[in-house]
Amino acid sequence: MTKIVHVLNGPNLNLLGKRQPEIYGHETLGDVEKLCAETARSLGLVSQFYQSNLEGEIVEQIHAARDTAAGIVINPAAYTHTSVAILDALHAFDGPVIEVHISNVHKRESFRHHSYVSLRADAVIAGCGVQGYALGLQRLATLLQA
Ligand code: CA2
Repeated sequence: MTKIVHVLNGPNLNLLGKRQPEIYGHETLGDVEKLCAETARSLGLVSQFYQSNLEGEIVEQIHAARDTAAGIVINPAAYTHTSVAILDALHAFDGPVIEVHISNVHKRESFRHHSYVSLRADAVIAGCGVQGYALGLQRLATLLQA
């Protein structure tokens, strides 16, 4: 049976491509969704793409993934640096988790250097632009085959 992977996105990523292109590039979130769908298909996976500006809704999506998803690619956006709730939800998910950041968070303000999600993530990709989502799905596919 085809494996489903969830691609979860945190707050303000709906503005991708509309503001701050010098940091986040020109691609929109719709472009990223298409990239994920095509990449997942090429890997024999199906991606389910989701974005929310609300922490609790992201927690609910991670809970939903417990029943439906083989793995998770997540860009928690600003919640990366603040959310114990998202970390706890990810700890309740059994499959592989890949954390993605479009920008190189380590080249930016020091408050972006710490990630709660990294305490659970099997891999972290930062600074590869939106290609990081495709790389994350590739890594997920490898981990799901192992
Ligand atoms: O580099 C990333 O992917 C981030 O997760 C993006 C977050 C930021 O808080 C993290 O430190 C790093 C911010 C997402 C906001 O995205 C925007 C896109 C366009 C315009 C405004 C915000």
